[in-house]
Parts: sequence; C-alpha cells; structure tokens
Amino acid sequence: MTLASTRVSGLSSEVGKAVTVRGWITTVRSSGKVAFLVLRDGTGLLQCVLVKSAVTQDVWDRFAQLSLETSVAVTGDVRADARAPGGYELGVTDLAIVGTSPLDYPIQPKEHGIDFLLDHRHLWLRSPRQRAIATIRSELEQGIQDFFYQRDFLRVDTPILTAAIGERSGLFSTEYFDEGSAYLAQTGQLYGEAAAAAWGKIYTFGPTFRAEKSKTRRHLTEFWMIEPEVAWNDSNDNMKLQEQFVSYLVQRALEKRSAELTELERDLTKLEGIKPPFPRLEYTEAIDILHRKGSTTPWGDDLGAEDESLIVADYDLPVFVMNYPKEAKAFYMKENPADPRTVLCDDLLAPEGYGEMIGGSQREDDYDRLLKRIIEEGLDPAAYEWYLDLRRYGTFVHAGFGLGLERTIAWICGLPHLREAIAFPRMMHRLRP
Ligand code: NSS
Repeated sequence: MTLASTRVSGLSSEVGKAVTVRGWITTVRSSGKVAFLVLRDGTGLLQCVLVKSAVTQDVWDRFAQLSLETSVAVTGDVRADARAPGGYELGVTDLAIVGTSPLDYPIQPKEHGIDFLLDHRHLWLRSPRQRAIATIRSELEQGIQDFFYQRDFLRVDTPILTAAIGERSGLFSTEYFDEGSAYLAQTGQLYGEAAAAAWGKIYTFGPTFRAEKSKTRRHLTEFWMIEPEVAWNDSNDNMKLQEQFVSYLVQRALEKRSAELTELERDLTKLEGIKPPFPRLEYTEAIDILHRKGSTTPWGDDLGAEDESLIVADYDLPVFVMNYPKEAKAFYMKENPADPRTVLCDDLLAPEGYGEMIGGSQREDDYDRLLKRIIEEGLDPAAYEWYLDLRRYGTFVHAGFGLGLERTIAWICGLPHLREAIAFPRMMHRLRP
C-alpha cells in the first residue's frame, strides 16, 4: 500500500497515523541500535527515529548510506514529541533513497564567506535562514496585493522593454530590431500615469533595472518595485497612502510571520510601533538638522546614505523628507507653488539606518512646464510625446510612489544587505547563478 505523502507543516493532523514524508537529509546520527535522521522539506524539520530491531535489514543498511542533502522518502508513524524540532517525530518503518548526495556537498555546517555563499546561492537557499526570508518576502508580496485589492486599485503590468527613460540612474539597453535602443524599465511610473488617467487608482508590481555602478549594500541592478498611481491625489494624500501601506506590511509580517522573524533574531519591539502618522520634515529643515549634526551636504543636493542615517536616528518611525530642490529630483515632479525652487515630493526613510524605502511625488500636470523640464534634463521630447498627451487631453492632479521591495524586506527582516532579500540577487559583479 502506498501512503499519501504529507508535508512537515501538515503533521499536526496526522498524529497516530502512518504517513510518508519526502525531503532532504540535514543530520544523521546512530547509536548502533537506534538511529536518528532529521529531514527538511521546505516547510519545517522532522526528526525520524529508526530502531534496528523494528526495521528490516535493508532499511537499516540504507540509513548508513545517507549523507547531507540526500533526498529521501520516509514512512512511519507520527508521534507528538515536545523535544523534537517542530514538535513531532516519525517512528520509521520504511526508508527510500530518492537521490544520493556525494560527501563533497559544498555548504557544510560551518562558517562560509559571503562570496562563497553567493556563488552557491542555488544551494544556500536550503538553509533555515534563507527559508525564513523567502517566506516573509512571499507574505509581503501577498500583503501588497491584498492591500491594493481591498482599496479597489487595479493592478497594471507595465512593459520591461521601453523606449523612454524614466529615472536618472544608469540604463541597461539592448538593440530592438529596427526601432533603435530599448531600455530595461527603471520604473513603471510613466505607464502607470497613463493607466491612472484611464482607470483612476492603479498599481504596478514588477522588476525594474538600474545599471548603477554602486557596490553598496542598498543597491541591486535588478529589484522589484510597487508603484501606485492615483488620479486626484495630491502630495499630502500620497504620503498618507504611503504610511498606511508601509504600516500594513509591517503589521502583516508581525501577525503572520513572527516565527520567521524570530528565526532571523529580529527585534520585534522595533516593528510593533510602526503605525501612522509618520513624522514629516521639509527638505530645507532636514538640511538644517544635518548641518547641526556635522554633515556638509549643501542645499540643492540629494541626501546621501549617511545623511539619511543621521535623520532617522532621532525617530523610531519611518521619516518623510519632503519637497526637495528641483535639481536633485526627476523631471516629472510638480513644481511646489509655495517655493518654486522645490518640487512636491517625498522620500520615506526607513528606521534604524535602512535607508530610502520609497520615492514619491505629485506629478507635473502642466503641459508647458513638463515640456520645459524634459528639455532642461536633456531628454528627447519626441520620446515623451505620448506622456505629454496625458497633459494635453484632460490633464489631472495625480500622485504616486515607488516602494522598493528588497529595501523594505531588508528593514523588516533586519538584513544588513539587500543581497539576501531576493532569491537570486543581481549586482554589478554578480550575474551567476
Ligand atoms: O528612483 S526612485 O526613488 N523612484 C522611482 O523610481 C519613481 N519612478 C517611483 C514612483 O514615483 N512611481 O525609486 C523608488 C524606490 C527607492 O526608494 C528604493 O526603495 C528602490 O526604489 N530602489 C532600489 N532598490 C534596490 N536597488 C536599487 N538600485 C534601487 N534604486 C531604487
């Protein structure tokens, strides 16, 4: 009789029954009469016990062939056991080897350097820490969809191959048949604006690409961004949506994935208080504070990573820095009527020095001013004809933002570097595996 196979996470409803569990070996030990193996199946760990006198000689011999990462199917009776990892144990009656694993399995239970681990990322993913991060990422991705679905936003998938440049940062380009260069999207925003004029409240959720030659712990060349765009929202409405969104994601992770956060040794008390409203600082105010703290960043420049850390050091919440000088920001941001040297925008800085998590703005809705900014930035107006049409035909007040998924994960999980926040990170010097 073949038994239905069960995942480790489903064992609580199988106590007293015989089941088959499939997975990979993490540890083995034997006293000669009793042998133990611990199996990992992606949902948890399961300790399995073989008693020599209770299994066939074949099964006992097969146990001796097990090594780290051998894949197996183990059959036995499920018992509750408070001492076992996960709280259940399997009394083994049968053991089948699915795939052997030679003794040179690269990742051993010892310290490995980060480059070695990244070279073996395809195997490193099997560790409990990486499972915890991947589980939290998946929870947040579901949370993102739920948050916008509950608020009646349409999800719009925008192109990755594009002809117009969206941001100032580096571009990846490729030849596109007879059409000239295609650029890998740095943002879905410009298309999001067209969609907002069509459908009101939308968001995009997809990969974005930046050929940035920065080797910092906060930069990937490929990262995922969530970009809502809302017709009739101004900059103030935009910031309200941001603080609700970020608070929702943090509370969702706490509610559903506290076990994984604990596995990562995250200090949960730092996340529990993340609720609106978040403090707001005008850019000019922020520069004054920075100068008092010893920074030399002049008025007019974007804030650097060190500046951001100095600002958030005074707060336990994410902090908005609003209304930057025009020259520090992208062409599409709306001029601030109260101070035309600045634009109506915000950066949301994560607590604990995790850096800028969101960039958002109210969009320039005046045709002439937008065209002027496109020309000033040295961009080709012909490539933006369709984008200018959004101001030509029924222009509208609108605002939106982009939340960087990996930076948000790094902060929530307490990861020192973005490279662990995505399964296969892409960085300046890393294209493999
Ligand atoms: O350049 S942003 O500040 N803004 C935009 O792209 C706008 N078009 C968004 C919008 O208004 N719809 O990037 C937004 C966020 C930023 O705050 C980071 O969290 C993240 O995207 N970001 C990155 N994450 C990882 N690696 C890199 N290189 C990176 N660049 C930005």
